[in-house]
Amino acid sequence: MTTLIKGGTVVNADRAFRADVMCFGDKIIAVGENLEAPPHAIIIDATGQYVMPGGIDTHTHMQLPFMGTVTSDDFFTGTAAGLAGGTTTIMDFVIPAPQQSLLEAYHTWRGWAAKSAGDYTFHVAVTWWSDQVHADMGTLVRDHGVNSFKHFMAYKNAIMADDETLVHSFKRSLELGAIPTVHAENGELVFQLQKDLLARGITGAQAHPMSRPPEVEAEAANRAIAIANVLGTPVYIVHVSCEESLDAIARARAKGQRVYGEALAGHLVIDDSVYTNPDPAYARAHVMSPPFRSKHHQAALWHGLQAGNLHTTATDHCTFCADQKSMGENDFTRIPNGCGGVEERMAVIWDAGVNTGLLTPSEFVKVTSTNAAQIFNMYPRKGLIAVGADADIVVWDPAGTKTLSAATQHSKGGFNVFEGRTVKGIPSYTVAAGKVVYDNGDLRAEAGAGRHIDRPAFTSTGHKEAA
Ligand code: URQ
Ligand code: ZN
Ligand code: ZN
Repeated sequence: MTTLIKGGTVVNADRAFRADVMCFGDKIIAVGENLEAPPHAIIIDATGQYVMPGGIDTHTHMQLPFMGTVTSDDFFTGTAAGLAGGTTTIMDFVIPAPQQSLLEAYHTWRGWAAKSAGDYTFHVAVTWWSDQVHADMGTLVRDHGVNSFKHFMAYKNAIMADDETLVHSFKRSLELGAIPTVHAENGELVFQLQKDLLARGITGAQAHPMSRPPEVEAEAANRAIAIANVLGTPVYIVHVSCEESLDAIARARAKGQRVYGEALAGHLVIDDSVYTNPDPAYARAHVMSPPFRSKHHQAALWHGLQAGNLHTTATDHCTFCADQKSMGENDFTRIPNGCGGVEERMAVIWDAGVNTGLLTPSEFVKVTSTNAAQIFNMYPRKGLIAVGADADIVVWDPAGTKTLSAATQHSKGGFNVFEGRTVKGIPSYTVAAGKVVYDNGDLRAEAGAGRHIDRPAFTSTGHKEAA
């Protein structure tokens, strides 16, 4: 099948230029002016619109068993929601239970993800350490296209990786040419602060941010950066939410250390007033970790994106419906952590970033797609509009508007942290693997159409050497 996107302005991370884009099968086959469509081609009129690489969300949790329940979106509904928002690839997480084989967990998640409507790939969490974990990491890199290993420095008595595990795993990642990533919060401090708050009878969702102040995140960010520095590994810090963590990244990068940071769309535009909302269910709906922060942290995160100290944007899409969140109505530590956003990410960042002049359209492409592709070694297959790249494309209508709401979202979470926000700049079409999967409100997601994306290990030359 041939699809021709005519009349638009192509926006890549390096430049924007007038060009038509021709796709055949799942690849882009031509980029240039006045391309002629062959018979029976699908024609998309992109006049006055931008033609950008499909979004890559570096951080989602579809169908995640967590805190005694399972997230509301599975791999079909979650990836379908992403396609409706212009995101054509998600990076999800295999999270083995402590003592569980990493390989066994990986195959379980691969089974769950087979129903995906869009492309997907996995970071694999290292939640414990043994010779078998050491071996499994090698198998995952060599045989399964894994080049990133996640470490939760929070969630004590669950999936928290202690320093011994961090050191072993970072060292192993370096041997394998994989990048370690971290959820940076000091789990011991969180655990103690949670106990203190409960002992004082503070049990509602307003206690959640009190148990995870910015300093708790910054300590872990500094520690992960220091461990990476001593061992000589790069490190990627997920959901950087506060100025203090950002400063740790900026300091390290200023000294030449290879540290990357990820910002969440939610942390960029939502502040901590949500936790003191008079409706306890509303406050619970916003419980995620790290928590939403006070406004000055948002300004810092935007400056981090502008300065190149934050590189990707994501959502940490991890949705739980009201009943699930109410598991913690009498004890905030039992509220399943997580919020949605996979459908809204790109429009929220365009509206808050490009429309305000904080980001150019090319910088928007960098932080919503290209940087992720390059950091995790999917580039140039993903993350740009060019001949030979995957035909993952979002046609972006800068004049289009939409009011974001749970009433119209495709996610199954039943709540929208961006509820009521009217954005200007929205997808009009999404093309995934060469198929038009979203057309002006008409979502044509197909279960199983998504593909697993192998990500080669990095070698000393920075990319996989020729075989
Ligand atoms: O910590 C994470 O990234 C997962 C478990 C989602 N939950 C959250 O609150 N961020
Ligand atoms: Zn996390
Ligand atoms: Zn997460």
